[in-house]
Amino acid sequence: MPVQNSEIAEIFSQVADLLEIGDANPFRVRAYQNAARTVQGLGRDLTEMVAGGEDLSGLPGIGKDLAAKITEIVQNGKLRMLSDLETRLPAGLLELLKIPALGPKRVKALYQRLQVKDLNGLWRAARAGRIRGLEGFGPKLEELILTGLEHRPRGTGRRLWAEAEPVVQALLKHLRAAGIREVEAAGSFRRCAETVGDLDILAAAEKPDPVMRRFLAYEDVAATASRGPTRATVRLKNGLQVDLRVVAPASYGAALHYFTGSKAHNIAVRKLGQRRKLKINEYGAFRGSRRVAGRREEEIYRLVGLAYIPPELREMRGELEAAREGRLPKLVSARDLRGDLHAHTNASDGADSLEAMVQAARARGHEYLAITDHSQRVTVAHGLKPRQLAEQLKRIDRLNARLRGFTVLKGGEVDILADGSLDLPDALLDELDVVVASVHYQFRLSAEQQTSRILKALDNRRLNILAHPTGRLLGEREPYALDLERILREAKARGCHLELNSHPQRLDLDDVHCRLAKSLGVKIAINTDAHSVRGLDDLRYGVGQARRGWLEAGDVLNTRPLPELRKLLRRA
Ligand code: DGT
Ligand code: CA
Ligand code: CA
Ligand code: ZN
Repeated sequence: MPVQNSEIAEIFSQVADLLEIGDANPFRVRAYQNAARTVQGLGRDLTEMVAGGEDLSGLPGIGKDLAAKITEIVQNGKLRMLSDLETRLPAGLLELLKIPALGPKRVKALYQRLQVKDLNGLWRAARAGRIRGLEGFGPKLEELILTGLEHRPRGTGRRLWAEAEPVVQALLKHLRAAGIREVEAAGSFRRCAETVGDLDILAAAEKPDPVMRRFLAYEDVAATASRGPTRATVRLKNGLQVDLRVVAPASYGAALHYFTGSKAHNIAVRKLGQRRKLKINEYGAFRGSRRVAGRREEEIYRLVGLAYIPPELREMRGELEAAREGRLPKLVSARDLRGDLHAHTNASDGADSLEAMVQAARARGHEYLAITDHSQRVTVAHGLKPRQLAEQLKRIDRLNARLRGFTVLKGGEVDILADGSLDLPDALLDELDVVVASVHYQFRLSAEQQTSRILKALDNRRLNILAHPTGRLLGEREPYALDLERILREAKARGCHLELNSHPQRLDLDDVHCRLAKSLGVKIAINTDAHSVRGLDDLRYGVGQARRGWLEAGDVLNTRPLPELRKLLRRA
């Protein structure tokens, strides 16, 4: 394959970008930019010129060195220098460069100032509101980046529930705007699973055809994989697959049950039906050929002798037995939460001021908010030195003196150091209402070492909440090795609590561990770890996960009114 001039130009401009990000001499950067332009605008084919043995160094802006590089590209189809540059910088930076709004200058700023190395990091920084403050960015660009990322083509892998949420909302809005009233997202999305494989949209209509047409006409549909009279599968522009199913209104409840899953739960419910001589499928429950239920989902459960099981519990983790014996939990809901016990301000790596965070928490109906900026060890997050924290505490006192019906809790997110000690002096920790502690480095210890490190931290009676206890980042970082059951037991013995961090990429503790905590009597704090005003809205992701973990209001620390909370934050 002869190499096109445009390919050579592209390679030079990538070199220029990477040199710029890597802080190379600006003259060198410009030389490659100029070379890219010369090659792009050249009237003649460089492959032919090289084959004809012509001297390229006579071309404008092309010296001997660049001429040799052109020859190398023509002969090898690639440039060694580019691959060298690529291995020296994080691979994800190249992905960032492909975003139209991000040239090398901006990528460099993101990399150097915010340690953003890839698309995930960019998404996190944008969500946390940390991008707007960078020189040359601003809130509009931050918003643009965020929506751009939400719609970006991402292949076919699973994605975070929180990434699917705006996609679902927009699609449902599109369908509802056409007068389709009964339409919902079922599947893993409805079960609030932490990631979803594809979306399963269910609609009820006497005539399916208009619904099908409206669905296929959705502007974000990139390709239709299959379609029939009542079902279709499409791929959206962002790569997400969506299944649509249209059923008659008389079947809507049964179909909702069927398509909500999980599959194992469905099959078990169907078996219970068989024992009662009932046939249960997505069209309804049938005795012989007579439909005895189907309009509403509740009817299906009633027919097989079960209480209604909320979607989040339908994972075959004992929900059928609990429903039969009247032991289903009364799941916690967002309304039960009275406040948030983990939030950052611009004193450390947050985007918004103390006052703005407090104002926003009030506006969300909270009664209290703990300000928990990072401690000194976390230098990339501008962790607070003891003196700076002491100043913040004074500011909080002054703020509280002015507030009515709301309390700012004095807190800190204190690093657990390698030896298990805490990153602030005890005397200062004694001043705090709530001490959140977390592991931010040394993830690779053995389970035994990591467990004793954390237990040592829990030994400090000032520690109240162990934050994001396993350190996992969905799709990016596995949990560190840890004996979590042991941690939970010891936390219980010491009067400590564990966090369910609501950040959609963390959701840490996960559902299974939340349930374990509940069974061991450890209270869970559903916290946002907000790094901006907007981050305070992440609570709903934590609530979804908590519900999957069978948590009730009583299992959750921050459902407590303040006086009761204060008691739970006092250790013996
Ligand atoms: P995902 O998409 O991987 O996140 O997980 P789901 O649960 O959304 O799975 P999906 O999209 O394959 O199917 C949606 C629901 O449809 C599933 O939760 C249960 C139901 N379903 C799918 N296939 C079967 C099946 O073969 N038998 C039964 N009983 N139900 C099924
Ligand atoms: Ca699905
Ligand atoms: Ca599906
Ligand atoms: Zn935090």
